[in-house]
Amino acid sequence: MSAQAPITASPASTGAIRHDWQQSELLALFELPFTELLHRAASVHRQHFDPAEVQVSTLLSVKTGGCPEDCAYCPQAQRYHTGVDAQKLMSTEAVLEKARQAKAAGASRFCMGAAWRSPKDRDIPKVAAMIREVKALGLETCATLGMLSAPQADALKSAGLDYYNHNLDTAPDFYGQIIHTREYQDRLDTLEHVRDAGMKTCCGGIVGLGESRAQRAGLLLALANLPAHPDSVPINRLVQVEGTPLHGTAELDPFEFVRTIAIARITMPHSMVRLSAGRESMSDELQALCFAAGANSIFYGEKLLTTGNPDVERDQALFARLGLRPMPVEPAMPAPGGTVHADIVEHNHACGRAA
Ligand code: SAM
Ligand code: DTB
Ligand code: SF4
Repeated sequence: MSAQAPITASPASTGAIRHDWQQSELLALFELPFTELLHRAASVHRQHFDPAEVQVSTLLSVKTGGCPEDCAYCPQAQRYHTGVDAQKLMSTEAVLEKARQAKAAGASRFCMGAAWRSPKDRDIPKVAAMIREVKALGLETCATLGMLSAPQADALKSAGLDYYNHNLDTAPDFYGQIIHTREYQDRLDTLEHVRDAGMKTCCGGIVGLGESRAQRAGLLLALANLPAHPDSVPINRLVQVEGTPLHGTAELDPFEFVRTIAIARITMPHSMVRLSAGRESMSDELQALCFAAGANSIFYGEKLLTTGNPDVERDQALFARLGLRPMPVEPAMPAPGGTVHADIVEHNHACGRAA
């Protein structure tokens, strides 16, 4: 057994916003006894959030597969044979139909994903129309379309886009082993365009790619030292898809995953930390540990982009068992009827819990 770091080894977790985290501080957090780390993360969580509330988003792939990039984890890269059929950009009406269903199921935020390296300028008016119409339903809007130029980010903001998801994915010193078709700096540039356009950023990464603990710390360090902390930080656990180069990678220790969530919470105290891809294969107990470590957002609905997610009944039951409730839409948001994930709320009522 390795020697344990003294409990006092890491800085006091006051929940203050910092952009000057050091790799050594993050490593010291990783080295803490599990119970001490969870205690610190849970304390920070309570300073800024109601720990019983979890934000709930719905995801739709509006343009699937056929992507020219080579992200080693991704089933949508054209060069890997994963059985994902390439599809063209969906029509606005088809997207709206899905958005109406998501709203009826209780979603408050609708995230549209496209398997693009970056959108072509001619795609922007089509995506802008989707954003305008989805927003008109009273849903918050999010998109993840690949790299954006500054004018493209401005155009999406003008259409009413609230959030843009663009991940750093992994540590700078591991990135070159995972993606060769674009640079880390390209990602930082897109994030700058999104911030400059006045949109909220959703930016996180994937763990379980075969990275070291130091590299998991490096990812969190890169996120926490961005000029502004992302509003949402999705922490994805690799979904292993046959045909991708990372299929067969050794599974990450589940406790190491929980540690990663906890350190995201400590280093980015005001951000929504999303327990993102990989939930389908997690036990309820592991998810509960993630919520206890400060995760406070999930994707809700049976599918992510091309892979599975827990079905809604399982999530409703999990919320009820844990006494969790969906986070209401931010007050500034014009949400007729105050969409707060009605089905989960109803289920919690039925179980005698406050919603
Ligand atoms: N093509 C755009 C891009 O890469 O920015 C948007 C969609 S892409 C699928 C969004 C994110 O999904 C990736 O950055 C990655 O973090 C995550 N992702 C993709 N495949 C995954 C997998 N197999 N397991 C976990 N997360 C995955
Ligand atoms: C993010 O960080 N995770 C979501 C969302 N942003 C777009 C996507 C997960 C994709 C998992 C693999 C798939 O379903 O294709
Ligand atoms: Fe393409 Fe995005 Fe998948 Fe990379 S993660 S291959 S850019 S869809």
